[in-house]
Amino acid sequence: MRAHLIIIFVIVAAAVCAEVLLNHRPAKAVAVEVFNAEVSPSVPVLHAVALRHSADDSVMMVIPALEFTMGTVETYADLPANRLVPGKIKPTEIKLARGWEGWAQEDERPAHPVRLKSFAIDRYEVTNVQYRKFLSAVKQRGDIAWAHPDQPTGKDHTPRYWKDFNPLLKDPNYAKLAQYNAATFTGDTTPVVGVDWFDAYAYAKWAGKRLPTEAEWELAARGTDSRRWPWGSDWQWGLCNIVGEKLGADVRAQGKEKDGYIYPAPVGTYPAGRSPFGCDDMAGNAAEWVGDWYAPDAYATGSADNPHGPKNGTEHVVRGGSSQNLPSNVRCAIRVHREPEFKTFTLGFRCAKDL
Ligand SMILES: [Ca+2]
Repeated sequence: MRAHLIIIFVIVAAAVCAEVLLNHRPAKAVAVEVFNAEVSPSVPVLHAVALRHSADDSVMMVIPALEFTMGTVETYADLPANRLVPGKIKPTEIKLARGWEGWAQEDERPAHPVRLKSFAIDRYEVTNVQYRKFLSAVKQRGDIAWAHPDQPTGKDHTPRYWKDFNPLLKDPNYAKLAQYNAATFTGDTTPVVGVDWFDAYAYAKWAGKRLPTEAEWELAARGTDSRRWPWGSDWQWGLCNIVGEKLGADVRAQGKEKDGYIYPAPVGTYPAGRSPFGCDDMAGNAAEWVGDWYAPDAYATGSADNPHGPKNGTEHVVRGGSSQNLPSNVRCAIRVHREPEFKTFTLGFRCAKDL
């Protein structure tokens, strides 16, 4: 009997060791580069190991196997208590920072521990220049190899705003009044936006990657200390691209906002706002599709060791907020949800992959 127990113990111990080794094995077939991402002394990175993924010429940050607390326990913003310094802050800033409604999201609670295996995630949102390579491949070979099984037939992967999406813009009188035009969203270094979930899925598969899970995205964005934003828990202007005083400005708008951009900024514009794992723009700029379906009680669909959304649904989760959101709505824990075919000028994605 004792011999049997010893054998079982040895088998279990071997399995645990194998799991540990697998979770820490170096990625194969990709060059590994280590670089110093500590651009801000106040926001040191936890694990500054990057992989260069040649398929789509991207840099991916390696996230080690970790446990962290997903979600939030906060009910109201306590920012005003820290920021109400007479003469030093404008009422509009208080309003922006407070964002009461954004802090009332029941679907972020309860905060709960989850444990993830190691993975890699794009350092930046997928850019237009990267997405053009995907479109070229689709043009040459079709998308059968990369399309999701539920993708609508006849799907066109061209981003919404790359096309002549509004015939009225041809009218010079109307065009002058438009908030933006196609050129606003086609820059090589800005994130691709106006793509739906099927576009994001197919791009990731083409690149030999996948969309991150909701739990992976949140860990990459905030690390293990439950911080509100990628850089910490105190709001600061200029660390990410969010909404500002030029909301709704037309294409002729002059001057700059506090964060410098009305619409998407080039990825990596805010190095001091990086996440603890060295990921850029996880607050604001483009909001990001993740792989999971949305459920208000998503935390009940998986387990601590295998967090995931429901098997089916009508909307996918979107994380991180965008250039048009308030500070409260670009927090690491905030959850938004959209139908798979939804496209808008604030919504893009980044990819992940197993190690
Ligand atoms: Ca983002």
